[in-house]
Order: sequence, then C-alpha cells, then structure tokens
Amino acid sequence: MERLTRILTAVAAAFLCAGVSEAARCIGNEESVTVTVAASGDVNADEMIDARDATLILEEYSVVSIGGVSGFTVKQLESADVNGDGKADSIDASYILSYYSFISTGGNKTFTDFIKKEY
Ligand SMILES: [Ca+2]
Ligand SMILES: [Ca+2]
Repeated sequence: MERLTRILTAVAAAFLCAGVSEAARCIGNEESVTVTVAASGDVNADEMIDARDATLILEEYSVVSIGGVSGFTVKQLESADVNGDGKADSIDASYILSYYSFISTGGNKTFTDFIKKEY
C-alpha cells in the first residue's frame, strides 16, 4: 500500500509539472526538477501563438515527411504537437492558424480552451 501511495504521489507530481505553462520548479517527493515549458502552440517561444508558429511547424513537417532530420528541439516538438498525437504536422498548424484567426477577430480564450472545444 505504501508503494502504491508513493507511485500515485509521483504521478500526481508529474501531472502538476505538466500543467505548468512557464518556468517553474516542480518538486516531487524524493527529487526536484526544474522545467521550462513553452505554452502549447508557441513554437518559437515569443509568447504569442500566431502564423509564425504554424509556419515553423509546416516547414518542420515538410522536412521530416521526406525523411529529413528534425530541426526542432524537444521543447519545440512538445509545443508544436498541439493535439498530442506525438507528431508535429499540418493538423497542429491548422489548429494554430484557427486560433490565430479567432484571436485576430476579437476572440477571447486561451489556446488550451480553444483546442478543447475543437476536439
Ligand atoms: Ca510564437
Ligand atoms: Ca500533433
């Protein structure tokens, strides 16, 4: 039972860390890890989600889809994979462009809330 509790605590700590949207210190039971996570969709980490992020994803996708080597960092890949399917592709770019259009026409939601509605 104690082992199960420790595992659940570690899983809960991981979820807490995964939900952090800016530089933060995540502290678990037995270790502490400093993580910096860009907001999902903000591939170039300029604190905006716009067409430039979508362009980066499409450029990356065009290289990787023909067997090229990814130019993204791990952090960029995480930010680019908007729908969480493990790939940065045209679908993710489409979500970003849809959100950019939404915001540009007066929409007022976070990207996360916008994406939830899209699912
Ligand atoms: Ca950006
Ligand atoms: Ca994806």
